Amino acid sequence: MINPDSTYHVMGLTRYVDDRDFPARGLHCVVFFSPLAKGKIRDLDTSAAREVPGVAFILTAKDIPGENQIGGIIQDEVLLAEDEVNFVGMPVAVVYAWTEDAAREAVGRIKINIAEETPVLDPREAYNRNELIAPVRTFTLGDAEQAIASAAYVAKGQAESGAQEHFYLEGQVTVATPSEEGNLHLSSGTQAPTSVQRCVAKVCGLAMNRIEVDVRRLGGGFGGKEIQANTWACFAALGAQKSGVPCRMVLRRSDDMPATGKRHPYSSDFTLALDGEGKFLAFKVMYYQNAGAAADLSTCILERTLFHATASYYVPNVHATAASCRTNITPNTAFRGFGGPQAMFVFEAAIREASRISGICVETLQRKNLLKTGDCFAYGMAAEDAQAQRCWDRAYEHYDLQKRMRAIDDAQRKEKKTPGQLSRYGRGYALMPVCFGISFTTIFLNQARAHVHVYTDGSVGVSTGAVEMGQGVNHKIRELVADSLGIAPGRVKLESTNTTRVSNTSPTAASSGSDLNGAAARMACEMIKERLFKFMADEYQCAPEDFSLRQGRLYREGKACEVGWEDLVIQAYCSRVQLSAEAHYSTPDLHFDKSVEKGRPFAYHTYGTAYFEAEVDRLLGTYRIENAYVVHDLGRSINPLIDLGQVEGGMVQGIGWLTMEEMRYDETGRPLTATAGTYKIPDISSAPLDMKVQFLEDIYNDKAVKGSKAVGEPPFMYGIGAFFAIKMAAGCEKPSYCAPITPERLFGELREEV
Ligand code: MTE
Ligand code: QUE
Ligand code: MOS
Repeated sequence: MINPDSTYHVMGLTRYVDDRDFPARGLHCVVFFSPLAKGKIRDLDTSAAREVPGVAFILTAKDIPGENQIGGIIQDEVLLAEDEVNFVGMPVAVVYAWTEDAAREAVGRIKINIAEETPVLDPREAYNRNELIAPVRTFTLGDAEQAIASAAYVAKGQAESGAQEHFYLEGQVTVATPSEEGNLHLSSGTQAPTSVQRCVAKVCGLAMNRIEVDVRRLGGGFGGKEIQANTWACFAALGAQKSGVPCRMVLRRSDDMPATGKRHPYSSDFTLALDGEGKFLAFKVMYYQNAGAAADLSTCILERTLFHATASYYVPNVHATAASCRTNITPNTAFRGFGGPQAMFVFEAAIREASRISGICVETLQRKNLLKTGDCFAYGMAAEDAQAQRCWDRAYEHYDLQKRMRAIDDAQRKEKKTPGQLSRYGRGYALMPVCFGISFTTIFLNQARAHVHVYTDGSVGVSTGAVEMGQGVNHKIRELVADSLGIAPGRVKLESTNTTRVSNTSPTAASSGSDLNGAAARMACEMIKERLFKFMADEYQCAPEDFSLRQGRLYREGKACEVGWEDLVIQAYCSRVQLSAEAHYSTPDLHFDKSVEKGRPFAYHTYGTAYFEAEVDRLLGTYRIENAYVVHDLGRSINPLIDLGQVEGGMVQGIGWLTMEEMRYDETGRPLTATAGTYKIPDISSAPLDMKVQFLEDIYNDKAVKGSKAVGEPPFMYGIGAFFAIKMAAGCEKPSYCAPITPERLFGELREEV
């Protein structure tokens, strides 16, 4: 079950794009970025830069042979600035030199003169100026206004969540190599090879069949290399196209952080109405998404925010509106959860506010309103086989939560009796249920292809559209293929992801990489097996259905035949049986009608519950996440060890987003925390001291490959629980739902109370 990749990672033997030897006769690109957030370019002077020894050439917008346009969904983003700049870090020119040092030196000598304008940084301000990426969208269910009017309690408030840097270990990278007839080969660090192919083709003015994109693996993506890998791939490709020599584009951390997009910050207004017993009656919400200076994937991300507006709960009346607001920061982009976490944070804040005004305890509100099978979401789909309540109840039982929470409650109650006598250390807890829809909500993306080759020695090569970025998709597919052919996983090799082998790939995203590509790979295996069994049926004069393959042997009606896998393969080959197959999988029964905002956008949902305990030092505002206990529904896991890594890693990344990771800009739009020294990500010492994860073991999910469920994104949202556990531990009376709750912010909130 062990993923062999881990061994190579730990030994430092895994090779990434920039680990390969780069030829001396190759060009290194370094980008010159806009130093200002908004303004008209008066003059760009590259003359001094051109004089730097080793510089080959410098490209600006007018040198682009194809179109200067890289917008994915909306055509609103130029590759290189033309006459205006829209954010600090916007690419303006690219220097190509024979050494990286020379290129960097030259970039330092480029002079730009910009007529500076006042940037807009706040999404609400952008909204008020009608600076919208697309028209606002609204999802409705029932009649929220009427339900609010008749409610026993109405909780209102505002919630803020911040940006998040992906902090993948490997920076954005592409090496472009000219091949015959002016064609290009790209080794790229992208989650979306076809997107790179399409974008490079457009910018270089070439047909897509002249661009080959190859992806071996990524040192992490987390959504940050879905569409934003395109920019850097284009720079490498343009250089290779112009010079005819290989071209290397690697972003070092200090360029990657300020120049690439982050998770979208949101500012939201909510109203949650309840009846006297704490049943949710209505939820009304307005989301202001800070999109940055161009659309990128913002509209899709905003759509997922709407899908997850009511998180893990059933609310019969919903009115959710969302605006994607254009501001003068880097275009924000996909990040694990894809707008879902932002929605769930708002809803959990609303529950805390409802508890505060009604006096009904938070966990009662949560448990009472958890989704049940058959409950309808605002987007018209019903929860099928909902596991929300089971995960919740199992967490109580398995981790003895009642007792744990009572101990903390008792301690807090004692403190409240003696006001002004709060002790220095306070403890708190929070439960966080998660329900996440699996599928690309852009329906056409829910497709994948796989190529399986069986070689004459019985070994197997597999190509799919999935990109390995540390999440273990290659190993999962290897296990699925091995299981299908009845051979050892060691006999199966996963090839690189290459647009000439598998075309028109969807990004490896939306947690559906192994669902989609794993299903396609299995279908290809079934096709080969069918041919092998038919061939053997002719030999043995029996029915193809009589055969099966297990443990490297052929079985006939449950009994092992003399024929081993290798014999079978070579015999079939000599009889001219086709030993390769290509299969196409598309998720069935997905549809969505945007004119009414209703449909069935997801194949299924995954569920889970996390419980957190935190301790706060009320003098310093520092805290520690002590315990994180999870019950997670994974269906029948393909590889529990990989999935455990995904749950733990996702959860810690989520804790980072809501606690310590803070992206700040000054009033001119310059990022203040875009370096590894000023932006704090969680490390081993900030992970929960005790982390326990239990999987529901008896779920068979018939909507995905071999009964499994997708794992990549959902655990991220558990991190929201850490925020509320810290807030409870701090014991501030004044409500504030502002993330991240950095020690600095918590210090301030604690002081305000005094
Ligand atoms: N895990 C690692 N180690 N590295 C990553 O970049 N990306 C996450 C998640 N887990 C990521 C990861 C994101 S954002 C997604 S959408 C899924 O993996 C994508 O992979 P999958 O669809 O194969 O699960
Ligand atoms: C979840 C996702 C993605 C998504 C929809 C989801 C995602 C993604 C896209 C997307 C949409 C349109 C495009 C495109 C990509 O949609 O990651 O190239 O044209 O990239 O619900 O994670
Ligand atoms: Mo993940 S944000 O869908 O790459």
